[in-house]
Amino acid sequence: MKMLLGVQRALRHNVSHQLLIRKASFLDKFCKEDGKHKEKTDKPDKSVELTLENAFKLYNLDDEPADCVTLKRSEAIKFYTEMQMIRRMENACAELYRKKIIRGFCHLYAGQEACCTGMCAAMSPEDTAITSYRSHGWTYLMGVSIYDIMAELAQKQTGCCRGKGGSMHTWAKNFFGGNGIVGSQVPIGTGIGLAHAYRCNDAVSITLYGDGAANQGQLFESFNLACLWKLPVVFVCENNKYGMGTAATRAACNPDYYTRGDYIPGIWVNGMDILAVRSATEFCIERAKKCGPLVMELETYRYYGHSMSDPGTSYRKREEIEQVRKTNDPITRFKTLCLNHKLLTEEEFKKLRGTVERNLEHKLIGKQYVPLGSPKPTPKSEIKDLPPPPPPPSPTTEPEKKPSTDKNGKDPKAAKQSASSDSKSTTTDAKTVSAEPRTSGKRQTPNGKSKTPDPSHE
Ligand SMILES: Cc1ncc(C[n+]2csc(CCOP(=O)(O)OP(=O)(O)O)c2C)c(N)n1
Ligand SMILES: [Mg+2]
Repeated sequence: MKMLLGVQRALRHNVSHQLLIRKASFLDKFCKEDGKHKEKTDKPDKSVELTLENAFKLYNLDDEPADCVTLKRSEAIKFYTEMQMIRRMENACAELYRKKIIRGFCHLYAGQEACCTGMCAAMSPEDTAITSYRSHGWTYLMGVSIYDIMAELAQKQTGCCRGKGGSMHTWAKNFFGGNGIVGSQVPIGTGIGLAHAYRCNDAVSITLYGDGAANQGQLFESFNLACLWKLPVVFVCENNKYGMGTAATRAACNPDYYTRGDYIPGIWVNGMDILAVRSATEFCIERAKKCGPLVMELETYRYYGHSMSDPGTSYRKREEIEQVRKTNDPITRFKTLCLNHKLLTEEEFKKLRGTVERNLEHKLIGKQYVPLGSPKPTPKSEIKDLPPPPPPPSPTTEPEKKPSTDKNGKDPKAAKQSASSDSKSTTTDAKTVSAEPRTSGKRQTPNGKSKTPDPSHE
């Protein structure tokens, strides 16, 4: 059922996307500023060859991703900026949550930036993604400006879902959310994979879930159908080591999530290494298109608690978090790699970081960013934005079929003639019916004048 819902959502996507995503023109300035970074220097796009170490473990795979990869200077700038932008956005969310500007549920992604940034770098524009409630980073990379995300989180009409979704339900083109119920996005992502296969659009459904969700039954039902029908789905388990306050090893008999697809091949990836994630995702996408689903486990870590209401230190030690920050932070390790290979200088990194901070943090905390005065959605504003009513069913023009022989034993020819005269009258009746105005979205009023229906009554 959920899978069908996924197909339905995918097919309707263009319409709902347009309805959901609205950008106020006065925000354009900010959207451009926090948009993808473009280098303004004349420096040639230098590139380096790198060998990835301890990046992958395979399960039932003959082939494997490239561990020798190329990194261009322009890519390094892009990846660093994107990861910094997500980190800063999440820190700002925490700040705004404490100030009670953001309310409700709020799950932050700090520490996991290499996962979405690496995956997005490998995806084509036609590929789709769906994830859990920990969705801000994905929403940003799938094309929503930080401004529109923050407005959504602060329940403003200018938000990417007009303030109706909040932190857990953000949408973008080819991004099917932000889903609040643990694991619920997995059957839907499988359905989206079915939609890709049905449309033959050469796209893949990136379907993400957490280590906690990995123990749910609906995952295995999805695996079964995806494998049976060879759907182009990459199941991605973001193993951030905890499901709320429960360590992954306490919740799973087999915490090697990349092997949990059983008959589906899998791959473990160092989720703190953006280049490993990019390389593995490129491999998985190509393979999923040819051979069907894979399970990709990204081993990563979350710095904040499960959500803003969890301090995140009652079930793990502060030292553990500090240790990861110091030795395995995805942004720091990427920066070190670029410095070691002389792709960028310390000075250039400082500048990039400064740009991100100026464009983002300063405005967010300085209250300019979240439009505090912009209105919350009201029943009236929502009624105005409802989708148009479906067109009425088309009138029946087909004549009713008559049996070839009459039950009273009359001459079949006469029966045929009678049928034809009946059919004429039926056609005439049909014409009479169709002569009434039945244009899409119009209704007949008692005085015969057509009227556009009030969507509030639909
Ligand atoms: C069906 C359902 N069961 C339980 C919950 C409560 N819950 C919310 S998040 C969560 C843990 C999920 O952990 P994981 O899948 O590892 O994702 P993470 O939060 O680490 O990203 C639980 C049990 C829920 N929202 N929905
Ligand atoms: Mg988890």
